[in-house]
Amino acid sequence: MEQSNLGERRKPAVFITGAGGEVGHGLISSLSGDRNLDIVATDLRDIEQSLRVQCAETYLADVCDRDALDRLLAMYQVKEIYHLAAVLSTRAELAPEVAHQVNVNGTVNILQIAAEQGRMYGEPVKVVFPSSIAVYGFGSLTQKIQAGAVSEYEYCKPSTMYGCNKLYCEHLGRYYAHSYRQLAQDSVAGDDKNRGVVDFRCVRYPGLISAETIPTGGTSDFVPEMLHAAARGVPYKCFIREDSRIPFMTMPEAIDATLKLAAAPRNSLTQIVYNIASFSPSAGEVAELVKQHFPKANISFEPDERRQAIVDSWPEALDCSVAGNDWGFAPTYTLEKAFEEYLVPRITKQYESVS
Ligand code: AKB
Repeated sequence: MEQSNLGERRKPAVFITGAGGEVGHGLISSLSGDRNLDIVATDLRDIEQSLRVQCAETYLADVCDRDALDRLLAMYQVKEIYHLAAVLSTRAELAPEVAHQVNVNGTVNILQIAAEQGRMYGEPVKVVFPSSIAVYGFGSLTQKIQAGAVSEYEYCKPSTMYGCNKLYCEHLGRYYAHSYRQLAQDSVAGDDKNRGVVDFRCVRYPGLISAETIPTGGTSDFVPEMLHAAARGVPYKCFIREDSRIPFMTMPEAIDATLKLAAAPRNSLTQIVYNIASFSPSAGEVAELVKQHFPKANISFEPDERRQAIVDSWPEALDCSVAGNDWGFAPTYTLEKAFEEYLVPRITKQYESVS
């Protein structure tokens, strides 16, 4: 138990929003194994039993409801926050103002709570934030192809509400980490960039492929959807062209990288935002690999022009060299090895167990 300066005794905790989602599944399993912090997991919907048993507490909570979050977190000394709650790119285009509310106002609520707890306890709260390749945007498909592997700070002109939200929240995180209330008399910002009240760290996720879960509401979902359809023996109509190419990684690699960034010494980090990815296949290359492993797979390509335009606005590949230099990021798999060593064995076992 930690003693706050108010004399209250609060349990130190790691707080996860959007915990019931794809990333939350993997993160809770990884965090629960070797942590001396209680996991407090929240989501808009009930969190499934297999995750609840790994957490100290689980709550239904809306990241847009600041009062509810305040009441909830008043019971804890929050040491780390993994803020996963978000409306992804495709769903955000169907309700852009709702996406803004969740993706931006929800993040402001989390950053404010982190700042208040950081000031109360005199040590910065670590906020780990998943951004996305959606922050990028290109003037044309030709420009995208010519750009090749892009660094964190080029071509950041998103064409989706989700991408705009994620890019703005990256900047918000930098503000809370380095400049928060910089003109206030009692400000701690700016005098020591390694102090401040919020230790904000961000990875830009590419498309993520999990053997355990299927994403919803994303535009990079075509790869996991294609794979899971083949494993279930159902036809799949891919909503983008065969030649479309964006960066991906497996979910275990994304979780490992996220936790590696979270554990890195703050003074080893030269930036707030880091690109991570493992491979950049075309949709056609993925389809061929799926058919090698699932010969009866029935995959067709019927591009949806509007979703295609989103994928064409995202980079072919990411330059992840700064993440490698600062905190040792490195992919675990090539695409082929991801299929052989993780995706196909786990997904086959999963569907055999339910068939
Ligand atoms: C999406 O497709 O919206 C997400 C992403 C690439 O961030 N999976």
